[in-house]
Amino acid sequence: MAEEEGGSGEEEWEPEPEAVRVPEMDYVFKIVVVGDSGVGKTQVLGRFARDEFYFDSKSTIGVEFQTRTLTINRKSIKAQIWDTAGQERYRAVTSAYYRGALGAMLVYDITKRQSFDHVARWLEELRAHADNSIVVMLLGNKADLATTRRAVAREDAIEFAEEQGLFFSETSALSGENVESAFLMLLEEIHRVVSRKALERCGEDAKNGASTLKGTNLSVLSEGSMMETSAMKKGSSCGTCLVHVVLDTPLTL
Ligand SMILES: Nc1nc2c(ncn2[C@@H]2O[C@H](COP(=O)(O)OP(=O)(O)OP(=O)(O)O)[C@@H](O)[C@H]2O)c(=O)[nH]1
Ligand SMILES: [Mg+2]
Repeated sequence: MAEEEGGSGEEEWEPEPEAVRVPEMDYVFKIVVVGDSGVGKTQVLGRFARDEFYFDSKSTIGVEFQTRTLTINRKSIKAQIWDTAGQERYRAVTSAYYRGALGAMLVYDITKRQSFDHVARWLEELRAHADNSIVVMLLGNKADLATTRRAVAREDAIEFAEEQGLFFSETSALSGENVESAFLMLLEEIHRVVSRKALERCGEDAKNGASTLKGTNLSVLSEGSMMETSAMKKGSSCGTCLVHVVLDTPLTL
């Protein structure tokens, strides 16, 4: 089911335009991974995208992305996940990294208190550069070391996540524990958000007398970040779009 690919973002910053032209794809969701150096961002991503883990992983330099395609709520969704260096000196221009992102994994290491103390700073950066409807999940990684080396109480992280309106999970890239479920939860929430936005937009178009969306991209949050190809293919009218979205997600209107 999973389609995997990767790339170096050093010369290519934007979500690859090719991705949105794949005919069977319903959505492309860009997700960014942030957090201190060494917390396991690259390994968490490697576990999700390719089911791989490396003990001797090197610090990321610049920006890279990997993708995985999966089906959520009967929609084919390509998760395009961007990984950058936690080390300041290797970090790339931040606004370009965050542009078009619909979701973020904010990772800390449960064995390193400092990495949790820095989470607030990472969140500020996200809020400064990303779209304000970005869905953020806090990940306490290295949960396999919880019994011997835990330095951040689960309750502290839950409290912070609740205060800040974040999703939360403890993961282990090493064992794979919760990695899949965390990404699925994030992707499902993104799908809910974009479906709701599409619905609102349809409503606005209907109010403004627009009769059709034929030939237009339903780029809901920002250009390149989401594309409803099925709606394009069918040349759907707003009415169709409404039906499509309502059937697709349990929204309260
Ligand atoms: N025990 C354990 N080690 C992990 C886990 N995830 C990552 N590591 C190890 O932690 C180290 C750092 O992992 P990376 O994924 O490279 O960390 P990063 O956050 O990408 O670091 P930067 O690229 O420098 O920002 C590596 O030695 C990994 O093998 C985990 O879940 N459990
Ligand atoms: Mg890395």
